[in-house]
Amino acid sequence: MQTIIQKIKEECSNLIENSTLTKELNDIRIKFFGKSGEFTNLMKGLKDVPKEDKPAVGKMLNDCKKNLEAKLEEKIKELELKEKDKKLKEEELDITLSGKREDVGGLHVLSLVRNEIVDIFTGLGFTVSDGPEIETDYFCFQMLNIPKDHPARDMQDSFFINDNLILRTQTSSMQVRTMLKQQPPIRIVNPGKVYRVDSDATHSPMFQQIEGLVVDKNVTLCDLKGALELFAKTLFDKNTEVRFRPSYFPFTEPSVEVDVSCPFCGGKGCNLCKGTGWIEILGAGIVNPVVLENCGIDSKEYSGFAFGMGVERIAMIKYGIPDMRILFSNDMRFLKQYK
Ligand code: 2NL
Repeated sequence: MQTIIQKIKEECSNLIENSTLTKELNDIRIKFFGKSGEFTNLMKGLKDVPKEDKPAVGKMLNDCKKNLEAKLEEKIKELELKEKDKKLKEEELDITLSGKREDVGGLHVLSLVRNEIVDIFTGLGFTVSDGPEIETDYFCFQMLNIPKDHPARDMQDSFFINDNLILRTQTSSMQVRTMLKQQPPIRIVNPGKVYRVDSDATHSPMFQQIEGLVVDKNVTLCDLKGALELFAKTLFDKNTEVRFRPSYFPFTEPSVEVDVSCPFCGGKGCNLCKGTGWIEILGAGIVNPVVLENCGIDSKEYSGFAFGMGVERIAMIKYGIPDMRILFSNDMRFLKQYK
């Protein structure tokens, strides 16, 4: 019996000394000290030892077991420390390494230009409003003095949903709604998407428009000129020249088209202004008294001016973008330039 104990002791002791992983030590614990481990079996074998030898053998067995268990615990602690050290070394962070650069998103060039335009007018005391993109014939055409035979009322120029509903061709319908519910003074700008059956390098079936409307006592063409000149000089450059050409819209009388000296060549003549030195930026005019009366505003007491411009067109002029379709192409190389 003593020799067996000695043998198992040596075997266990060697195994403990030679292990390099805590997992191996766990296996040793089960093999020697587990429920059906070597030492449990030796304990059971004690009953066959002659009576007089029992105390000595029993003591030897117990001492041996205690020693080995202590040795095992000590080795477990030692290996646990080593494993923790190794893990810490492996997971070490080099805080001096440069980080990965995250791409920061930005507003689309059209949103930037729209915000810039709106900001100029809110700075002049205008408030901002928007309304539905699906409009009735009544708000989009009738109220604005657009006659039945006007090309805008043709299927080839406007998107019809049915006889009565269209995708708005201009944001004026919102100004009409404002005049119907609010008496002057009125100073509003209406940014929003509008739709027309048109598609080439300078026209898109959907584009963004900004319209403005001022109605008050004694509003004249002078007020319109002053406001739009200030707008053009703020948006482009303080030395920008502005000129007004007579034009025609059913909803304004008189009507004008507004040109600015070409922001690219300063008026000398280039590709962008087709050699003329001037570029058209918007349409405007004195609100037709018929429109005021349609909206329940006394045209003898009040007058107004209105204007409308395409955001895409302004963006193209401001940044020299030759083709409108690139604005909708979502090409990151293009978009990243305007953060
Ligand atoms: C253009 C020209 C214009 C208006 C829009 C307007 C609105 C009301 C009454 C009178 Cl409620 N006028 N809007 C006036 C003149 C021109 O737009 O070329 N837009 C892209």
